Amino acid sequence: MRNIQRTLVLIKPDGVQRGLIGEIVSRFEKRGLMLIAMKFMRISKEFAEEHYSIHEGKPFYRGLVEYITSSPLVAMIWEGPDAIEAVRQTVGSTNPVEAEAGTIRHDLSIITSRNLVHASDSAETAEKEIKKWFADDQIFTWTRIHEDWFTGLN
Ligand code: 3AN
Repeated sequence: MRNIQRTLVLIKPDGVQRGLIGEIVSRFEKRGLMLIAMKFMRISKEFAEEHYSIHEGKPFYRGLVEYITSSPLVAMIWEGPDAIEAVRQTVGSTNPVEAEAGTIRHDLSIITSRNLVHASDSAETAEKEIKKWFADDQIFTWTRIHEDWFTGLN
């Protein structure tokens, strides 16, 4: 049985500033994931602090909040079979110099504090993050023509 999941992905301010929105979106599209929500926004300090609350107190926390609020970002929901793991794999390890070749972080970034993308790290986090970032009426499920060429008929 297929495990269809949804996951939250952010193209962080460095991705926007560096003109990498199209490149990053393209990698998820080509992988066969489906985009079901997308918005361009600048988040408040309070919103960022809540999003990264798990890192509160760590040495990089203040810089992280500053980074994510410094410019607009792109928030998206991607859907597909095992989407949480598939997206994390396409994104690559947190530290770009440890990320595998072919991943977004390896190919397009060099330092952890400017690693371009956020992606939910578990089913529980994905559910929580999607609720925080998107209202139900901002999410659009749709039928892809030729779906069988991406995910098979069964
Ligand atoms: P990931 O984004 O790979 O799930 P997390 O959740 O450990 O990684 O970290 C969230 C974000 O915090 C990272 N994407 C990165 O921007 C920042 N970060 C994590 N560790 C460091 C670090 N040692 N120095 C600077 N920034 C960091």
